[in-house]
Amino acid sequence: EQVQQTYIMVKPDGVQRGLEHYKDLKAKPFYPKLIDYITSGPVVCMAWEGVGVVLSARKLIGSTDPLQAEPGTIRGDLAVQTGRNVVHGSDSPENGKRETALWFKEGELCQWTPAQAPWLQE
Ligand code: DAT
Ligand code: MG
Repeated sequence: EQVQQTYIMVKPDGVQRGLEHYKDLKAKPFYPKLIDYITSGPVVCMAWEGVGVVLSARKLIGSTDPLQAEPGTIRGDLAVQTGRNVVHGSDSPENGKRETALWFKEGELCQWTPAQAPWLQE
């Protein structure tokens, strides 16, 4: 499996910066409410990198609708409604790259190898 990047965000934030993070959803009926929510306060941005990280982060986050999300996932444990589902994670390696580039400038990402890396992946 490929080393991937995925963009993780604790919602909501500062799209006060004018970023169009959810451009794929522009045509959806819930888009205006989604944008109101996501611009309602600061968010915590993260970029994670690793083998298969897009899917493993999505598993940790859980289903879009918190009522469908498994216990033990972030949305399953901490959220109630789709419109307040606490956390974002990229849905594909391509979007992981795109969203990471949207939210972080060159030089803002810190790349490092944890000492335990050889014990986590072959
Ligand atoms: P996800 O965040 O699981 O990738 P998505 O990309 O389909 O889900 O949608 C982005 C966000 O838009 C989602 O976290 C919450 C909101 N959303 C999605 N579907 C919705 C719906 N049917 N009604 C209201 N909000 C919705
Ligand atoms: Mg999505």
